[in-house]
Amino acid sequence: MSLENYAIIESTLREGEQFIGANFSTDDKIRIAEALDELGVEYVELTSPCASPGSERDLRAITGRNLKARVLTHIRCHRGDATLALDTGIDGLDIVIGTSSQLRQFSHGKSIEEIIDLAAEVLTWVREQAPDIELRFSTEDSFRSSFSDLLRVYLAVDKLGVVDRLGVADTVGIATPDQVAKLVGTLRSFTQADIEFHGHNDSGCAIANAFAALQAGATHVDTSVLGIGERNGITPLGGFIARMMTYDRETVLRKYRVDKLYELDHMVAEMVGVDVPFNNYITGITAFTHKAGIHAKAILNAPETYEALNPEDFGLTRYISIAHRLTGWNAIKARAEQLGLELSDAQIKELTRHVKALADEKHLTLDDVDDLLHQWSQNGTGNRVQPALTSLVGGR
Ligand code: HCA
Ligand code: CU
Repeated sequence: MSLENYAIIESTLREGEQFIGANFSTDDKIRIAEALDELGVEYVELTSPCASPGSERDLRAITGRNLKARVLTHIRCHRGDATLALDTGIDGLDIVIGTSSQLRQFSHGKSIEEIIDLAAEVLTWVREQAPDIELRFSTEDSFRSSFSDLLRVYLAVDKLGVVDRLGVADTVGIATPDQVAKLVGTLRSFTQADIEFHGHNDSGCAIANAFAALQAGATHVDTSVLGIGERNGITPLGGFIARMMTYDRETVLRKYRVDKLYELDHMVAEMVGVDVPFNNYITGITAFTHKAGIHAKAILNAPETYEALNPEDFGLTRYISIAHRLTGWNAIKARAEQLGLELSDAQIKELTRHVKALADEKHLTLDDVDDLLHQWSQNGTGNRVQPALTSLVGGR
């Protein structure tokens, strides 16, 4: 069920603001929130209004924009924080407290009993103040907390009957999909509230862990654009969408405007001063490129042979690289057709051998191959197709 009804809590404006390069202006935040809203995420999460006067001003600016997405803010388990947050017009509050021995010792210094008492007091009070908001309670560093401590905290909080969601957080990015499934599955069996997963990517499992959480009964997944956040960040929005598309394309297409992803990734990359990585999910420059002759032939016949995702779903195109020693005659022939050149199969095969031999000797560009095709063609025309990815393939 969750695998159709999950919701994305998009935290570029909270976790993402904790990325080293992020220093969003009010205008940046509004542009990001509106782009996420257009894409169709169910929630946007913003930095606590207690962080700075600007954070409060920006949160108010975004709650005032009437987005379709619900606006959340993220605060400590603290009445004062909640009082200010509730005054900003948010739709929901995400409340967090650390439960690992590290956080209990070096951060807030509270015992598990004290955590349970504080959570009960603050959560019950918030619910009295704001009966209609969505209220979430999460334990920070859940996967380095003792399992029995965690269960005591979650069961006590769930029993209060005042929270809509329980969150689990892989704060330092060490959980495996098995561990996530075990914790989420246990919560699913013993508690009533919805379940949210927040996973960092320090050891490369953030997307797999988010998926494992959903399979085990979670209902909400935290993401950020390009995965930006503390250190190397959290589950990336695009990577999560790629994961869900390969699992159930129709549901994703029904829920989200995935053709908005390319622009969103590039806009946020520019704002935070990074490039979109070449191998980024869906929007990286090589996400839909094909090189080897054997792949190219199959792709030309039926793209799904070597593509789990269809670039057209994202408003993108595939690119078949032909100017190299691994090229094949089917790809060269397709290029000749694109250029409107008439060459026999025998000529194309001969030219392909020539291209391979040349590529063994020197770096070739698409323009080099195009020039050869024109030379070999009886009817060379000026009907040139603009080569895509020119910079990457070294075109002129
Ligand atoms: C942090 C907190 C957090 C909180 C996650 C949550 C984490 O910035 O360290 O509230 O679910 O990773 O634990 O982002
Ligand atoms: Cu985090």
